[in-house]
Amino acid sequence: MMATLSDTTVVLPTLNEADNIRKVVGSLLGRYSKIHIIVADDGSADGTVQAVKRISLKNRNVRLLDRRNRPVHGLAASIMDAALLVRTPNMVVMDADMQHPVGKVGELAEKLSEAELVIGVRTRVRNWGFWRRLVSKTISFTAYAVFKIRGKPTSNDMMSGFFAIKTGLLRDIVRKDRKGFVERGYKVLLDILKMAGSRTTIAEVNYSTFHDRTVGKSKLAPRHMLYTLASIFG
Ligand SMILES: Nc1nc2c(ncn2[C@@H]2O[C@H](COP(=O)(O)OP(=O)(O)OP(=O)(O)O)[C@@H](O)[C@H]2O)c(=O)[nH]1
Ligand SMILES: [Mg+2]
Repeated sequence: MMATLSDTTVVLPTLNEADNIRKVVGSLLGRYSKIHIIVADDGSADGTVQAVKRISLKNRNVRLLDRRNRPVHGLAASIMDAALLVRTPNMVVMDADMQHPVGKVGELAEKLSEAELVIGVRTRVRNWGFWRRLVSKTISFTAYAVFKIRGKPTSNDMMSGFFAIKTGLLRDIVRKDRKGFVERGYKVLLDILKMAGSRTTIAEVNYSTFHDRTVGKSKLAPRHMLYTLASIFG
């Protein structure tokens, strides 16, 4: 039987994802009938917000976190704020641009019965060019080494943006160590690994379907590299 995931909230951070948001939300609801969704939007001007509002009128499990007027915008900040609104014991963080497989959400969420943090690990990345691959590998290795040396938890995909976590764990970290997050950064998993205690239990789920976004624009900019370094070394 397919999981309904009534105990799970998916957090989708968005910035101008009008071309993707209906698809990803529809796909999640189609597969997991009782799943909860929070779209954490940072001021999209392309109709993303309107699309989410329309869906949430029909389905009360879908909510919009409108961060348009917040002083600090950022992927990590959005996920932190959304975590404080989650009402289910489990949550999953994933991109809204269809790069992360909706079909693996159930497996990630269900593994939270064995571990407090379940990380989606990309075993293969399709159609990334040589340089993006090299930079990504170098940074991942650096993060892994730095965390090992510091006695922090590690993962086979330190840079993953696709993970499930016990809501209480993330909420505790956010409440206690908000300043420890690089709020504008992209690598909230690094911040979590850094602040989660060394006894935190971690599991992983492999997937091989990570591919470049097909629609909508990437928001990745050179400054995000600096934020990532801040998450690794800070
Ligand atoms: N709330 C919020 N969401 C963001 C922000 N920047 C990016 N996002 C969303 O975070 C997710 C990941 O951003 P992407 O631009 O796809 O970054 P990426 O996946 O590393 O880059 P690509 O491979 O080029 O897609 C997407 O759902 C974006 O819409 C932000 O500042 N605030
Ligand atoms: Mg993307």
